[in-house]
Amino acid sequence: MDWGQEAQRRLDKIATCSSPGPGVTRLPYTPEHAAAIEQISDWMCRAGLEPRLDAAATLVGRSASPSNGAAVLIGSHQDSVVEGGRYDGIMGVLIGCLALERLAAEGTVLPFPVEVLAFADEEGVRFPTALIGPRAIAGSFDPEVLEMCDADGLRLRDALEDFGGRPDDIAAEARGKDAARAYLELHIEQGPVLEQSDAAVGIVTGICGIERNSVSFGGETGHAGTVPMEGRRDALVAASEFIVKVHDAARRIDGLRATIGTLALKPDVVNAIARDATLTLEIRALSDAARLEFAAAAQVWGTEIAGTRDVSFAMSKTYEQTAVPCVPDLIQTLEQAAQDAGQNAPLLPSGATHDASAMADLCDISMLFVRCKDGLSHRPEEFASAEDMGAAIDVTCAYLRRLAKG
Ligand code: HGY
Ligand code: MN
Ligand code: MN
Ligand code: MN
Repeated sequence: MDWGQEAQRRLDKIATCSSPGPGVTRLPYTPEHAAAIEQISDWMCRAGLEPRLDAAATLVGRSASPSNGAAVLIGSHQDSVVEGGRYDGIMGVLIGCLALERLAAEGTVLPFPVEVLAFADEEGVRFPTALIGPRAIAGSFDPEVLEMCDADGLRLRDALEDFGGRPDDIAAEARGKDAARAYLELHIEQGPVLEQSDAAVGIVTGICGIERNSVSFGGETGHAGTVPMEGRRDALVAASEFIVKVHDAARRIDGLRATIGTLALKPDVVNAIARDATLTLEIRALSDAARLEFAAAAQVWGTEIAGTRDVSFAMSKTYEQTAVPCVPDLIQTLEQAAQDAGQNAPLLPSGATHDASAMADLCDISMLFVRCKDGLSHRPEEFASAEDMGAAIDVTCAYLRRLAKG
């Protein structure tokens, strides 16, 4: 079997579990998600796993291992962004299944239980929260998120229940601290580093931390034609100075990313001065200290700019995820597995967050990246080659064989 070609074939098939439009749109607890679960269940059965839907709508495929010792977990997410690619998330679930199918075909019996996990919602696109599945398993789930609503006003609790999840049983999904030996997540790199290094796969050293802040400037509106330029209290001009200041400062800090992804104005009309400008400032870094230091500096810059432009300024944190290191001995096991598979696997950090970010509360985590064409992701053009996915399957099999040796 050409396992890489088989991966490409199955990903092409599951990509049809999508709402109409360019690329893949598969949000959690939707008919597209239900259709995907049917195909993932088939992948799991072909890999000798017994699939079941847990209370958080994670599809859990567990091997019928003779031992009931600590399990090795392999997982990623089934959901996509809107008009996303056909690899982000779902490829990690599939490679886990294909690696186990291949080991079984070769007659390799692993001395520990293995689970493949297809988490419902990592992107946080439908509801203003994410990582419900891994947080349930890791025991860090916050039931308050069940009251959050999607754009149609449907509560997460109701969407999950209608889908077949059991919101009130999520807390019981928490695994004991000795239930899991290691978690491995395979994921398309979503960046250009492996392509630049001419490597099919890469080993992740750590996953960045994230914080999101709501930032607002408040000035005074007025007639665009009659208010003199001198003395205007224009919220958008102040916000613009802040945005450029933040962007230029972040460019000078290695490994830190600052992004203003949204901006809303009031009264937001062509012939009136902006009274209110509200934006979101997202800051990501492998070092939580560097991220917090940058956020504090941004507060100072905003206050200074507001002072010179005679407007008000406010900034408040709305979301935070701390940085998560991948564990040295699992990095070493992945390096040895890559060598076993004849692959040059550079080490690199992850600027994107992943389900592994939450699984780190349960057990040691490791991640293997697969080369991403032109570094494009969260777009229909996202692409990983069959050959590179074949290499990732080889490394995953070698990784499991090394864990089996103890
Ligand atoms: O935003 C992220 O990094 C993730 O892909 N949701
Ligand atoms: Mn994504
Ligand atoms: Mn992802
Ligand atoms: Mn992600």
